Amino acid sequence: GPLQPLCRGAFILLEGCDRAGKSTQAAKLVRKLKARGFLVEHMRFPDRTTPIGNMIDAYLKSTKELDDHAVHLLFSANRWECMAKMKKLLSSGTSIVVERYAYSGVTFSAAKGLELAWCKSPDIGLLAPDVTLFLDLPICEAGKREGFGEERYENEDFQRNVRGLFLDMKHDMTVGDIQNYARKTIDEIHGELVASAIETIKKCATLPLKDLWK
Ligand code: ADP
Ligand code: FDM
Repeated sequence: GPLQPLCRGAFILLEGCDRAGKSTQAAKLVRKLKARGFLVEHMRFPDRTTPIGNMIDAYLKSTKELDDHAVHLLFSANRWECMAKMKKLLSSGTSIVVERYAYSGVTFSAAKGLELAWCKSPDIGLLAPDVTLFLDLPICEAGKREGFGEERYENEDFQRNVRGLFLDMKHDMTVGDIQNYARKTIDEIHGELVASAIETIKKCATLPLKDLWK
C-alpha cells in the first residue's frame, strides 16, 4: 500500500538556572511520555561521556584550567558532535527531552564577560529546539535547595548574573516558555510540562527541522 508519511519526533528543551528542577522534570517527563506510548530519549548537555565532554567535566570539577573562550568553544563543539545522533532520532520519529543547550552556553560565558554576539556565533545552525521550557527560579530560592555542589559556577553572585542573562534572552527562545513555574510543586510543574510537550510533539510531527539562530 501507499507509504505513511513519517512523523518526526520533537526536540523538547529544558533550560534554566541551577537547581531549578531540570533533572527532576526531565526524568518525570520522559517517564510519562513513554507511558503514554511516545518514543522518547533523554539527553543532557554537556554530554560528559565523549572526549570533548571529558575535558569539559575536568574543567567543571576544576581539575583543569582552560581559557574562557576555549571552553566556550568546547561546550559548542560538544553540541555539534551530537547533531547527527539527534537528527537521526528525530527523523526516525523519536522525540528528545534535552537538559541545557545553547542558551546555557551563551549565558554562562556572557556572565564571565565574553561578548554576547561572539558567544552565540559558534552555535548558529545547530538544530533548533521545537520548544524551550524555561524553568525559572529566584537565586535566593535556588540557594535553599539541596545539591549545591563544588563545581565551577556554583556560587550565588555568578548564578544571579546568569539568571539575568537568561531573562534577557527569553525573547530569543522558541515559544512555549513556562514562567514562574518554580513556585509550584514538582507535580504541578510536571503537569504543565507534559501538556506542553505533547502539544509540541503533535504540532511539529510533519514540520521540517529548524536551524538555531538563522
Ligand atoms: P537542576 O537539574 O535544574 O539543577 P534538580 O532537578 O536537580 O535541578 O533539582 C534540585 C533540587 O530541588 C532537588 O533536590 C529537587 O528535588 C528539588 N526540586 C526540584 N523541583 C522542585 C520544586 N518544584 N519545588 C521544590 N523543590 C524542587
Ligand atoms: N554550561 C553548560 C556552560 O557553561 N555552557 C554550556 O554550553 C552548557 C551546556 O556547565 F554550570 C554550564 C552550566 C553548568 C554546568 O552543569 C553543567 P550540569 O549540572 O551538568 O547541568
